[in-house]
Amino acid sequence: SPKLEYLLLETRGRVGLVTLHRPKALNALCNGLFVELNQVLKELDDNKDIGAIVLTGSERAFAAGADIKEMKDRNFIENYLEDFLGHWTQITKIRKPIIAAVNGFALGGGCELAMMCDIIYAGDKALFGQPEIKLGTIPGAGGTQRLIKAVGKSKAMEMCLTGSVNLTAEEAERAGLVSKVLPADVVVDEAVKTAEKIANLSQPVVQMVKDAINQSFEIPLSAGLTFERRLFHSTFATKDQKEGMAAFAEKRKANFTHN
Ligand code: CO8
Repeated sequence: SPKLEYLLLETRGRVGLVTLHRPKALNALCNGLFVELNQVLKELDDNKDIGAIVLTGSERAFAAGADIKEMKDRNFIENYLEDFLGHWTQITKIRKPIIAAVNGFALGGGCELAMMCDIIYAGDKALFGQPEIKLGTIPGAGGTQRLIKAVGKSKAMEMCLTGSVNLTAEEAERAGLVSKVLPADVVVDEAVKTAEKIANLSQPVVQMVKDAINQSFEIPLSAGLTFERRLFHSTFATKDQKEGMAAFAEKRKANFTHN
């Protein structure tokens, strides 16, 4: 890809590691950063040698939100006509699993970005919050929608209505927003380890799992269960299902070929 201004990109084995890198602004998510992020994630999604993605920031900030200075003078008509920040949702179209490795601030759009990922690992100093109301606006990328599913109504209301009740890493884990709390200096490595584990499982089956779980947010239970069962049926069309089950029966490790 062309030179990146706001991101660092490296690959570790079958894992793509994307680091938000706008240190002077605590990784505030300006338009340029998000355009790059969408491009890089799409490239990783299309790259057959990559099976999973880790998204991280710095030790001080995953991301301190949308760029307030960039948006402060915008008006309603512009926002509406241009569908301002509509492109943020492209992340949710990435088909490979994305693990967010969060250290420091995950505020506003930063918290929303983490919630668009599939798994969140938090460093012990991470802080999650939706301070938008203090700026005279509301969360615009899932803070009122995904957060409630992760932490329940009372906490989501308290966070979004006050803008100043943030969740520490431990509180976020207890509430179910994050799956693990780790020492800050190992959170990225642990996320990469988990991503590598996932990346070495059957790629098509991994994508089916992500697809099926995400459907649970969109459709009623009976339709979700049918969707899940059909995907389950279809795994039997893969070589990887044959290999996985044969390996179990033969008491050996499966060698998935992603087809
Ligand atoms: N936007 C722009 N610049 C920022 C942002 C931001 N969100 N956050 C921090 N910065 C900048 C600061 O302005 C400062 O720059 P400078 O050195 O030029 O003054 C630099 O980063 C360092 O920040 P601080 O000096 O403030 O650092 P502190 O350690 O004192 O404070 C905080 C850290 C508490 C994180 C503080 O920076 C802060 O409160 N930031 C704003 C947090 C916030 O309100 N986030 C929500 C933004 S709104 C939003 O995300 C809406 C999302 C809607 C998405 C809709 C999609 C459809």
